[in-house]
This record gives sequence, structure tokens and C-alpha cells, in this order.
Amino acid sequence: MKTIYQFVALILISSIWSCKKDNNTTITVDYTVEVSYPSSYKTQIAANTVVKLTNSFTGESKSVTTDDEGVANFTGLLPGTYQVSATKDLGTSEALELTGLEGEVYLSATVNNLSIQEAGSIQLALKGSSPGGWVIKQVYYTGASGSPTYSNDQFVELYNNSADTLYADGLCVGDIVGNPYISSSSKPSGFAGDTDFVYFQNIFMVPGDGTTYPVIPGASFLIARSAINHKSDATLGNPNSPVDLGQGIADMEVYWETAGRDTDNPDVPNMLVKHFGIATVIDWFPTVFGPSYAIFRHAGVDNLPLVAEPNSTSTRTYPQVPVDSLIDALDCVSNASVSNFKRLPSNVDAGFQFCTNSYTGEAIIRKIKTTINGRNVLQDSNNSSNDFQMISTPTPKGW
Ligand SMILES: [Ca+2]
Ligand SMILES: [Ca+2]
Repeated sequence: MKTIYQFVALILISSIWSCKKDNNTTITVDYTVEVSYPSSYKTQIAANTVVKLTNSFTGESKSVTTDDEGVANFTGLLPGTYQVSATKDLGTSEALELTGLEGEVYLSATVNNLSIQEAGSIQLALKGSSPGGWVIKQVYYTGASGSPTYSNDQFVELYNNSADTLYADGLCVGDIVGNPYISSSSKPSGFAGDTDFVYFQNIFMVPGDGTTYPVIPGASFLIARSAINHKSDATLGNPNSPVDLGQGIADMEVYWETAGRDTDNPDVPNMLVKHFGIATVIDWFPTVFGPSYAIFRHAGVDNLPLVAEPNSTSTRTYPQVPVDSLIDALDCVSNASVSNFKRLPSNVDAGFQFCTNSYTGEAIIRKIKTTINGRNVLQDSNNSSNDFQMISTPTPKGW
């Protein structure tokens, strides 16, 4: 009996062995995963990306890094159902190279319950947060050259510097309290040195329900002091003005009804007035000697604390906005040698800009960092001395 048992056992073992041997040689498969970057990137080949396959039954996982073609080659997989994931963290320099923008980016892609029964391949498209966002692209504050003086054509142009559609709804824009140095009796802002807050002279907000004003990547949103063709409007304009800010160019205008001297273009929507510094001023009138601008979002914009300027005899008070709420800012003063008249803290804007004089028709425009698929990506290092340049004539929505 013992011999028979041994014989049967031998047969069983050998048949199991042969079966196992057959399985090993026939039922593992190879599989490739090709990983790509978003279409807004300079290249779509996502090299050096970690891809992980996890077998849903055994729980075992394998990780392979993609090669120079963005391909991860998996070998010896058991047929079955797999969870697939790829992750890629871009450091600042890598993000800059691929997107034109600084800032860390975290990309990932997953496919759930992928059935792998035979050799094959799959493509994974990485997605993630895109760097960049709203930036101030261009400001024109100096006013037209020639006589009489004319500054009704001032504007601020915002720009979608990201790879995603953004909505302008709820964006606040304003000019910061403080003298840009106009004469030897001028004094720097009493708020200078405050690195936690900025203080506004005027604040205006884009209306909308959150999706009313979409702006595609690489497009602008222009806010005019008054939305008319300043060059050709015989009644309200001035032939010396360098700009047409009529319908189709201006997306918004500021309309200040209270002083009774502003006009309302019914074809261009009006900004919501959140704070108007001096009610008797005819319109939003950033100083032609060099205003500082900031854009921000703040849920409590209607109830911002109002603060008097330190070391000032003025009783006027100004809305205080935390620097954490700022999206972008640009400090301008009257000339190159008065950096002590900067109004924005260096953690917001490490530099400043200036024009040669008031009423010169000059403007300040942000530099182009790179171009990706025809979309200009603008330089944004939070230092306006480097990021912007003066131009002799404004180019509303142009370059
Ligand atoms: Ca106006
Ligand atoms: Ca209007």
C-alpha cells in the first residue's frame, strides 16, 4: 500500500509540477504604459515618470519608471485586473521648462480595474494643477501727451497666464494708498513697512455669478477707466489719446456716478464700486505720476477693516487687505531714484516700475517669458523691476 500511495503522490506532484511549469511559461504577459503631459506643455512625452500596476487579486504591485519616450515596460505580469497609477512631481525648474511658469506642479493619472489578459498597451494622460493664474499684463496711467491734459483713457489689463479657463467674476482691482514722489515735499506712505497688509485708495470688483466672464488661457480682461474710443470720440475723447477702449476692447469700465461728471457706455458693463476714496473725484483716477495696483479676491470685501494712515494728520481711512489675498500686484513710482516711495511690501513686489513723466502716453507692460503652442506665457517672479518694461505707446490687448 505504501508503494501505491507513494506512486499516486508522485503522479500528483509531477502533474502539479508540470501544470505549474506550463503556467509559468505561458500565462505571464508583458504590458506597456505610455504616459503623456497635458497638451499645454512644451512636450507631451512624460519621461522619468513612475508608473505603478497593482494586481487587484494578489495585491502585489510593480513600479516602473518611463524611459525617454515616456514608456514604462512591464514584464511577467499575471493576467488579471490591475489598478494603474502614474505620478509625477515637477520641481520649480522642471515646471518652468515645461510650462513657462515657476511653481511646483503635482501631476497624476489613474485607471481603475484595467483588465490585462494578453500583451498590450495603454496611454495615460497626466493631469494636475497648472501653475500661473491672473496677472496684471499692462497698465496705462500716464495719460495722453499734448495739451490739454487728458487721462480719461487710463486702463488696467489683466491676463490669464494659466493653461485653464479662468473666470474674472469677483476679481477685485484697485490702486494702493501713497504718494509716488511728486515733489520734494512728498512723503513716503505711512503704511510702508507693513508686510502683512496693503491699503487701497479705491477698490472695484468684477460682477458676475462665478461663470459670467470666462477668459481662456492667453487672453486678456481689460478694465477701462471709461470705455470709449478715446482717439475718435469727438465729444468725450481727445485726438491725442493713443487708445481705443470701446466695446470689444474694454471688458469692463468704471462708472462713478456720484460726482456727476462720468459717462456710462451702456454696451460695456460697469465694475462694482467697493471703495471709492474721494467721492468728489470725477472718476477712478489713479495718479498719472505712478500708481500701484493690486488684484485680489476676498470674501469679506464689503466689510474690510478701515485703517487710518500711521503718522498722518489725515482722518481718512483705507480698506485693509491681507497680502495672502493678493493675486498679483505692481508697484509704480514717479522715477528710478525713489524706491523709498514704494507702497507695496517687498514680499508682494520686490521691485518697482516708472515712466519718464506724467502725460507722456507711456505704459508699463509685462514681459513674455515663453510661448507654448502660440500662447504667450508672461514672466512672473514677483519683482516688477524684472517682470515689466516701459513702452512708449500702450497696446490694449496687444503685444
Ligand atoms: Ca469712467
Ligand atoms: Ca458701462
